[in-house]
Amino acid sequence: MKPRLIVTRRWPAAVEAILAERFDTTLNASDTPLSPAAMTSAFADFDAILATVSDRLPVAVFPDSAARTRIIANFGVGFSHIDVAAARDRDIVVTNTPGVLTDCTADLALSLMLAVARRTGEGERQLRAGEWRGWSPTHMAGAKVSGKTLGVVGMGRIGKATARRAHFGFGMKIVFFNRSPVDDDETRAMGAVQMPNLEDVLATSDFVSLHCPGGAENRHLIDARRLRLMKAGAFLINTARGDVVDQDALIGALERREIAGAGLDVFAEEPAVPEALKRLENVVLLPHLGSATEETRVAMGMKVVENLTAFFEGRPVPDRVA
Ligand code: 8YV
Repeated sequence: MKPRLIVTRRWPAAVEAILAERFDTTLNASDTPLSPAAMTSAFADFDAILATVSDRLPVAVFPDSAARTRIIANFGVGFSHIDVAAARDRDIVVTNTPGVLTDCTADLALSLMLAVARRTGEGERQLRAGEWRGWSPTHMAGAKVSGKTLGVVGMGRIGKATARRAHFGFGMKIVFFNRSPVDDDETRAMGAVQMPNLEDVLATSDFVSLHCPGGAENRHLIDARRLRLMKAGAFLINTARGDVVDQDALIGALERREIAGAGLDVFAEEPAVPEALKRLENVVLLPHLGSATEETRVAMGMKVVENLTAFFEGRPVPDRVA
């Protein structure tokens, strides 16, 4: 008997095909997340739940005691939407998909930096609206990116890949904050400086790019007080998780021009994006596109397949987080 899986959202066709070959797969074809009640019943009916960032798995949706589900395989590296402790208490394994989305997420962080500093979204809106009145020396002059200082918060795989692009591609100086020491050849080759506290990184940087996990430990790491430490000409880039930033405080800082702008791919309550943010010209807003390339989404799906296959064949699971 093949293990029974529920796939909570549509996945790339190539991945769905392999899943259907190897497993007894039920697809939530509605393309809206399962309700909390449906998620709870999934624990009784399926051996594995294949989740995405848009599924909420707080302790409240877990069954009281061990149910049929033995593994939650997450399609994504970040897993703060899953209560890992609740899974662990019920002997449920949790896996993620690290590595394969590093490049694309770092590419997107750079693209947000360039877009917000060089005002490309604003420029395109103006042109499409037929409001471009012609070239002028001062028209939409933005901020130079090359040679500036990038502050990376969270020097893990994606933070480092972002720093590498910024340093080797744009000649940027790199400073960073990371809870544990980071000292490897690549970081040294970039001349990246680890600062003892986040406040110093915020005060020093022209661009601050967030690459730390979401969830309780980093909730509102960037709050009103820390936003005030940033330079008035600085930009905040977030491709990590919306809850790392106090979104209301950020809106206030942007409205008052206490910082120059923000490039955001993630929000506090996705897919809701506050009207106050949409009204601002000095922000670039994207609908959580960090890993959204055909190649990467297939690679993420294949990682999920690898994790599930290893688990159900009784082999060590490569990307186990709980
Ligand atoms: C995905 C992400 O789009 O990997 C992550 O943590 O945020 C993105 O790459 C998302 O997780 C899909 O579930």
